[in-house]
Amino acid sequence: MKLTSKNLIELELKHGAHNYHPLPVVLKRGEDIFLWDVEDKKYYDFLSAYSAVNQGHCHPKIVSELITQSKTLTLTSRAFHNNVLGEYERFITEFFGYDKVLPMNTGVEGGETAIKLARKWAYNVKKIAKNKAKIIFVEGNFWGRTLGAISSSTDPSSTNGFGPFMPGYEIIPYNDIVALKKSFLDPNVAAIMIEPIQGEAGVIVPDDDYLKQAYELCKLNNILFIADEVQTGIGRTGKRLCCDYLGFKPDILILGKALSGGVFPVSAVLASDQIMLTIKPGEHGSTFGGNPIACKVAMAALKVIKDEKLDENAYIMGKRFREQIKKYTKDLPIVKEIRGKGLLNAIEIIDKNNKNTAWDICLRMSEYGLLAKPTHGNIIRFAPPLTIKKADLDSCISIIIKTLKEYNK
Ligand code: IF1
Repeated sequence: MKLTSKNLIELELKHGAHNYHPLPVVLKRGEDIFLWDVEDKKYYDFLSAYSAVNQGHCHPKIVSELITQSKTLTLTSRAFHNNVLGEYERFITEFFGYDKVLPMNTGVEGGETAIKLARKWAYNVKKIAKNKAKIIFVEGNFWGRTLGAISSSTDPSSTNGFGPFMPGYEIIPYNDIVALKKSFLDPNVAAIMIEPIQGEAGVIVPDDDYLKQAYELCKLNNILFIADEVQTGIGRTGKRLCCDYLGFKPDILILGKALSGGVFPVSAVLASDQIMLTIKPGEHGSTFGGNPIACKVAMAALKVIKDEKLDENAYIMGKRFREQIKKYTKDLPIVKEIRGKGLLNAIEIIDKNNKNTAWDICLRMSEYGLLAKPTHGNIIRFAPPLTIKKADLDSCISIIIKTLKEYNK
């Protein structure tokens, strides 16, 4: 008996944890910018699995590497070497210009790894007293769901009921250089960890000079700049890395999501020898970190970004997206702001009576064949695969405008 969307949602409700509240859409197939539900309805994907499928769903070159390697050797653990890891490490460190990489699986493992590296560096290089190293985070940050990650969160839905939290953290306002300067007065500060654009917070783009000033203050105070580019990296904002707009290289770079084109959990932390070699054999790792499938898939995913110039396409299409939306919504009071870089954009809705309008707009857009989801309350993130072409982008803009007009009461 063919299970309908309704049947499948009921199965999830009955047998699965209720840790998400998805849109009532049950997807069965993806190809490039398109998704199909179990009733064969076709959608434009404007979430890209939170920027994990920048290369488009099921990219043939990435899937081919996944299939080939999965028939050859899937996992050795790091108890032994394998014939793919070294080639991958050379590829990715040359691709981004770092001495070394520490391969992990999820973005949050990348964040945890970065913090452990910063603490090791603090004690071994900066000579901060044992267990006194401090990491600075900014309000509105999101870097995952582990206890280490939520300990830096200012979002009650991430923290309520999960205490106690990790010590050695300090949280300052985002985009506030005075607050940052003040926090850097503490000689025990090892690092600041920051997203160049805050994704989950609602595509919050800081002032043009904020991050560069922050980086310069890091250099002045012997503090490491950790860039969380799990969501903004890999071409999403119109450059290979969002930090490429800023004219500096982070001391520690965290990548994830689209590092695999969405076919496999792959993350990576890149740094200099001085930082990376503070972790000695047996002091950090993971069962699947650096496995042969992950290595092959990540090389293919990065080659696709480069060969298909997807960062450049994201720049051009993103500019058009913001210009067109601004043009057609300037007389719509429901729209408060459109903001973003490249193909990481968001529309902030004015939700007069807090009626979950953004959610209703997303439901209506799904009926019109476009999938997007609100982030915090009244902000809708729009992040299609970076492969999107002008004609499809314009069709999607039409759907968005049409829907906004219907809710612009
Ligand atoms: C969920 C959010 C996005 C991230 C940044 C690290 C991670 C993420 C900047 C951790 C993960 C995911 C997590 C996923 C939904 C999604 C998300 F809404 F939760 F916040 F994208 F904005 N740094 N973001 O955005 O990577 O461990 O998940 O691989 O938890 O619901 P991960």
